[in-house]
Amino acid sequence: MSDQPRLVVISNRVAVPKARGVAGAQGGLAGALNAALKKYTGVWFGWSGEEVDEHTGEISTQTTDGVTTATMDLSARDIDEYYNGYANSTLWPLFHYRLDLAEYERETGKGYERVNELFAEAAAPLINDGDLVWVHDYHLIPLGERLRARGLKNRIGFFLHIPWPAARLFVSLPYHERLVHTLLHYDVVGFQTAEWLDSFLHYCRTELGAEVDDEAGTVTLDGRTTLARAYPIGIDWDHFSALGATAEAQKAEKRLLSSTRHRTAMIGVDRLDYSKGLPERLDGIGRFFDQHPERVRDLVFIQIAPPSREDVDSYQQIRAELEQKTGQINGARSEVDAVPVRYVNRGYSHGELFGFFRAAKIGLVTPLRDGMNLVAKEYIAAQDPDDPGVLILSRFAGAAAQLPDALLVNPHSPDDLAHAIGKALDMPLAERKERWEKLVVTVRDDNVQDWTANFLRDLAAQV
Ligand code: ADQ
Repeated sequence: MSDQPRLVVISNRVAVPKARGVAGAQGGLAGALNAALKKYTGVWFGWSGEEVDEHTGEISTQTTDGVTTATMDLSARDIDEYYNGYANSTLWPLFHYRLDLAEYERETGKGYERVNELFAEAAAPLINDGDLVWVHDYHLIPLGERLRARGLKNRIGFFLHIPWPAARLFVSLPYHERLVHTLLHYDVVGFQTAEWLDSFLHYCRTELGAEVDDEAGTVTLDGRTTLARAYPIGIDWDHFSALGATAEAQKAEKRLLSSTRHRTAMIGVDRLDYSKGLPERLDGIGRFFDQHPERVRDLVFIQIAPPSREDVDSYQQIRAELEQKTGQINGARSEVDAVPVRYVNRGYSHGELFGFFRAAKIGLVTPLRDGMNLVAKEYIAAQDPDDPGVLILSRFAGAAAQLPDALLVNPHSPDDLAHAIGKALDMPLAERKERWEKLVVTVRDDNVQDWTANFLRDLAAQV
């Protein structure tokens, strides 16, 4: 549409087109933005993922499939302090309620601010008057304020893909006020759920003394007003649901079915991350087998978890813990012809995942905390309407607020998980259908295109 403003998207990484389709290493944000950008003209800017001796400020651009990307390289020090340090060892654990893992280092905080300034310096020349600017996620919270400092008058919005912690937790962050002050330089700030939004508004009111208008959803401080709203992200329904007709998905489904034969396959697909509750999931499965040893032959659990952020210590630890727990369950419960847990450390294409999801009659999505969780939605989208599987979903995933007809569980409780697994295994077809038919309406109708349109409509309307 020609009267549409141009869109400049800025996120830590961009999904370089040649890597598209292999979503494993990229996670939810990249897939969502790829879908969003196809509808708009503009550019997507971020770090190339490359490490160089010295940051040069050089930008490389390419256009594929109608999406123009612009990337810059970062130095080893920048990556260490900004990405592995402040973003992934301070903000990520804190925002996922893991105070025990959050590191508060002055140097990495400074590196975070320095790299945000580098992003502003590189992105500003890409932005024309009248462009909408959409900044993504916890890596780039101060970027809007840095762009404003360069005189940018554009409408600039920010979307947080992860939870916003309760005020009580958030205040443990040194200089928390400074971080939120920078956030209030955006015209629109979006969260995944009403819960994260409420935590943010509560913080602004009680800690900053900002004027909060709950009805209008605005926060006013120092004469500036920011619209703060919940915009639950969805999947690219048209693209994902069409994968079912592909040979790749059908082959993957058959492959899984033939390898599990008369056993029910239960599946988990996650980036290897401590927020995803993977050891706790295995504890729940172990508890189920302890309580029902006779059902070991009925069930096989497949966990697909490609490693991520391997330079961060806590990620190496979670990997070791998972290998140990898998070994324990399999050691105690395997037969010569039946291994209860298959743990796969790699990514698959979305087509293959579709096939695996469809073949698995139980989907286990049990994060301890998650902004939304798109795997839950993909699992629902992949089900056979005549014989749908059962989604077991953590009440602490943002998706739980939208998907109350899943079996909601407390992922910290092995008994709760074990109970849900038993209930899913025994659920009659009529109940499975009834639940799935309600779930699929939300997944289909609240999709990523709606998410983009809703956010950009509000951003364009803010003057
Ligand atoms: P993530 O933490 O990456 O995203 P999620 O929303 O579940 O989590 O998205 C993961 C995506 O990666 C899905 O599209 C999934 O199919 C894909 N993926 C995961 N494991 C894979 C594998 N083994 N092989 C191939 N693909 C795999 C962050 C937030 C979430 C939020 C999203 C989007 O942490 O809470 O939902 O951004 O906002």
